[in-house]
Amino acid sequence: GPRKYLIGGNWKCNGDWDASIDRVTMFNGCGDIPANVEVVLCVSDIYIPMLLQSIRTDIAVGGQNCGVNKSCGACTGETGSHQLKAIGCTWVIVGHSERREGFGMAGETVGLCAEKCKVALDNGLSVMFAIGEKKEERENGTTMDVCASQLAPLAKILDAKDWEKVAIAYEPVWAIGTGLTATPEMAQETHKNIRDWVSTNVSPEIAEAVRIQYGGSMKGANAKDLLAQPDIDGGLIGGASLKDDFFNVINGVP
Ligand code: 3PY
Repeated sequence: GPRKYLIGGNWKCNGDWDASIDRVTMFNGCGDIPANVEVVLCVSDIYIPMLLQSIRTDIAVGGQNCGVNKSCGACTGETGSHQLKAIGCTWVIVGHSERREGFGMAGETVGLCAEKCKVALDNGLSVMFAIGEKKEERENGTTMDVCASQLAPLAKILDAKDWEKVAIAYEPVWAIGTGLTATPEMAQETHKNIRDWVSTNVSPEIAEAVRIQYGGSMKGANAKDLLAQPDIDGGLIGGASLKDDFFNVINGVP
């Protein structure tokens, strides 16, 4: 495609220190990364320094979340995007559906996700901004309304320059951690609709340039067909990023 592929790994909260070291060793021993692919691993904050010191230099390291304040001292339990940036991270995921849901606590609103994204960009990070519909919303035919409602507050506060450092991660919630994957045709249709939305509501130039990743049970076995679609510019990978199957995804790019 016209855009450089972006493959993100999202380890979530899986595994301990030793398992994380083992994964780094494993990935360091995997083969070359194709020149048309950018790779980033997003791990728990506690493992970030270890990865930054020991993972191969062609894999960037990012956070899975960050605080909403530009530079906050009095924010117990948060990691600020300024802190991620200062330690050497280049990326952060914002708005993953698990955070929007809130694990039984108040989840992150569309406005909060947009604000976090803006602050992280202002602090010098690139952002994988996750959006996507739930099962009943797809069944209701409101997939694009949901995606638009998640993108609209972002479009409102970002300027053209900001968009250069944003990737949109389209992750249908019903495909996350369920083993269900959107078919390549279903994913392509929504990716195209998202790109059209950006064209209309931001600009045609930004729509052409912005990378839209697919997420939701993407793995080696299905990556090739998904990545062959014209509007799928990469992936955000959960479970498969814990294993060497991550490299099957990376090598699945056209
Ligand atoms: C998944 O693949 O399940 C994800 O949530 C990736 O972020």
